Amino acid sequence: MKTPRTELIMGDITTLEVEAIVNAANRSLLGGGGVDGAIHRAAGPALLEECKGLDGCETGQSKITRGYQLKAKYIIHTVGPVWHGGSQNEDKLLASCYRSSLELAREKKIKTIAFPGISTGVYGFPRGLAAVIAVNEAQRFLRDNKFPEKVIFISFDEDNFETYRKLLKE
Ligand code: AR6
Repeated sequence: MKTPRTELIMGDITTLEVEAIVNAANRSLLGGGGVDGAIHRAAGPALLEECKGLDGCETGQSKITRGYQLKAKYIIHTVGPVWHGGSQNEDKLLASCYRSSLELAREKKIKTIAFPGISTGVYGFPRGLAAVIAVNEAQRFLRDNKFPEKVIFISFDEDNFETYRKLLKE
């Protein structure tokens, strides 16, 4: 069933006009490549300064900062698991990334939050499975909570978009 509180779009997360975007970070929280690099570049150097004070973040957990030069007011940095074949709790850790990010959004009464495919780039998590986990966690959280009001999934390429589209239609 399609819920009105989820949305799927294609594009670059750093350009979105939403209250919070989620960053696929690493445990240092001090920047990197992929979406993390793009977010740090777009937000500007003050983001790194705030991140230095956060003392890193465990895999599966999330921390929040301001958005600085982004249109988004907040950035929620979550640390996805590296895919090791599936036997090291990767699925539970990925689910925990989505949940802990949504919990921070609820705490701040954030209305709209956008997620990239956490762990689906250099961390190598299979995209189909990652999308199922992302959609399940978001839909469960939305059912039980008033905030966030809306969850946006953003895809960087057409294949991934199609995977999400099918899941959100079910
Ligand atoms: N907007 C939306 N999605 C994007 C963008 C963008 N601008 N850029 C990439 N993606 P990745 P990970 C998608 O590798 O696998 C960093 O170095 C991309 O297509 O950014 O969680 C961190 O510092 C993919 O589907 O993150 C960590 O060390 C998804 O974002 C490590 O990479 C995530 O790809 C984290 O690896």
